Formats: sequence, structure tokens, C-alpha cells
Amino acid sequence: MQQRIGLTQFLVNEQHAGRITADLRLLLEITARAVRTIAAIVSKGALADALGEAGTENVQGEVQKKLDVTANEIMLQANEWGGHLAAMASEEMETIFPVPTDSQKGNFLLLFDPLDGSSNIDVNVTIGTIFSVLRNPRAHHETPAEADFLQPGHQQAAAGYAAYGPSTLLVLTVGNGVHGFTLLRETGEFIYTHPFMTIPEETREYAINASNARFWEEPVKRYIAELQQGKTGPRGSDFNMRWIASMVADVHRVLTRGGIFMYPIDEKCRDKGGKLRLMYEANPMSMLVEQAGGAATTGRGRILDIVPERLHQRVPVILGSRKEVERVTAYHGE
Ligand code: AHM
Ligand code: MG
Repeated sequence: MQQRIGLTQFLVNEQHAGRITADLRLLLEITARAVRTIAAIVSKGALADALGEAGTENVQGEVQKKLDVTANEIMLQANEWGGHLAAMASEEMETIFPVPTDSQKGNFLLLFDPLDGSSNIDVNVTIGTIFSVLRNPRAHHETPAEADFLQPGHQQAAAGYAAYGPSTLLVLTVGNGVHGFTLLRETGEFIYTHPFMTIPEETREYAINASNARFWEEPVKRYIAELQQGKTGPRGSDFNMRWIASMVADVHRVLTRGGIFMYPIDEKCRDKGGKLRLMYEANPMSMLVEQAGGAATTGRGRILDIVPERLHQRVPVILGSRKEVERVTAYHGE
């Protein structure tokens, strides 16, 4: 029988191969530990008093769910003492959280969406945690600033997500492919179950919130109309649609069996620049998708090349199977 290794051994191997440093290994181990704690609460649902609203709003004016707040606390507490970080930033916090230490600051910056797919918490549908790791550009004795985080996504040192579904999965990249781990609840270990995940170039499956159709731009309207015409249309083939409304779950499906996921710019979200957040949703997911052989654009350019202007900046997102992403992007250029 094939012996499966755990996350710890995988990370040690990566360190020995010179692809990650000891402190990045620690960061990823600690993040996995935090994810495991969140998974335990998620799986208890109402029994852990985890459902419903917290009675507060975040910086983006969104109503916070209890789990948004709890997951944020867990990520902060897990990561503040390891010495590997200088600061953290989150969807649920207005500004950055410098790691409270008198001594040296660590080599990395961590960004996260602690609980993605908040609207799915109360209905027991897959939700997730998304994270992005950047290098700390400052000397170790200096205090980090928000501007330090504003690095383009291609500079990420690592990126990943956890999906809290029928099983809990941790999917990550350190720039050498995409690797998935399944949580074995009995021992709390993440087991290496999905080596080198790849996205097929072509697909017959798409994900978009079609209730926004009347707000879309022409290139997106054209692309989706062509898919919907199926066999009798210009694509000559039937396409299937899936929309879970948790980015983590939709992107995980794309990483598993291919597909295209879109949250394009539309008239409803134009003022904000898009719906999804660049630094802790679009960038980490784009790194994973590119590492798996797919593509990720705004329709007008590569997401990982965007130079961020703000921590909570939003962007249009089109990602997944390369040929489809290239097609929609080409329509934007016509
Ligand atoms: P959240 O981070 O507040 O959960 O919002 C992001 C979510 C994504 O997970 C998902 O792709 C999208 O928003 C769902 O949007 P919609 O409500 O239009 O279906
Ligand atoms: Mg989110």
C-alpha cells in the first residue's frame, strides 16, 4: 500500500529542496493549525453557536457573521507569536495588525479572508479561508506600514485556501505547483492527498452569478450568451453552469476538474472596482490557478501584475481553464 505523507513532512521536504525557508514552513504549519481550529467550529455549526450575525459591520460595510469574527481571531492569535511575521491584514480589519512583539519583526506579511462565502454559513454549504503570504520589505527593527503590503501578486511567497466541505482540505502553493491536503479529523493531521493539481486547458463548465446579467459589459454578455447557445451556437458544444457563491468552493471545483469562474466588473459594482478583493481573494487564487496551469485576468490584464493601491481594493476576476480565460479576455480587447 502506498504510504501517504503528512503536511509536516511535505513542508520539510520543500525546505530541504531549498524552496522554502524554515520560517515560511512555520508560517504554513501555523496557518494549517488555525484552519484546523476553524474547521472544528464550522463542523459543529449551531452546536458551537457559530451561526448567525455578530451584530457588527466590517470596514467594507458588510454585516459580519459570528464566524467571520471568530475565524479572524483564530488566524490572528495563531500567527502573532511565532516570530515569522511582521504584520497581518484581513478582510475583517480596517487596517493592518502589526505583530505585537518587542523584539525583531519577522520576514513575512500575511493577508487573509478568514471566512469566505459568509452567505453560505447558515445554510451548511462549503465555505473557506483564503490566505496570501508576502515578503516583509522592511528591516527587522522597523514598524510595518500598510504600504508594505501593496505588492503585486506575482511577488507572493505562498498562497492557499482551506475548504470546509464534506471534508476539510488545505490547498497551497509555494511556487512549485499546487498541492492539496485532506484533514484526518481523528488525528488532526493534514494528509497529502492531491499532488500537483492541474487545470485542464479546455472545459465545458462555467461559474458566474447570472442574476447580474443585465449589469454585465458587452464582452461578458457575448461570452455567456455563446455558452448558453450550446451545440447550436458558435461554440458547437453544450456547457454546464455551477455557482456555489463561495469563491473557495467554486475555485476548488475549477482546480479539481476544470472550468471558468467569473466575477466580472458590472454596472452594480463599477464604483467599487469589482466585487472580489484583490489582496486576499483574487491574488492568492490567481497564483494557485496559474501554478495549476490555468490563467487569471480582470478581462483586461493579468491579475498578478496589478500594482495594488489600497489594502481592500476590489477587482474583476476571470480565472480557470486557460483557453476559456483567453477567449473572454480577447473579447474585451475587440
Ligand atoms: P465574502 O468574502 O464576504 O464571503 O464575499 C465573497 C463572496 C465570494 O466567495 C463569492 O464568489 C461571491 O462573494 C458571491 O457573490 P454573490 O453574492 O453575488 O453570489
Ligand atoms: Mg471572501
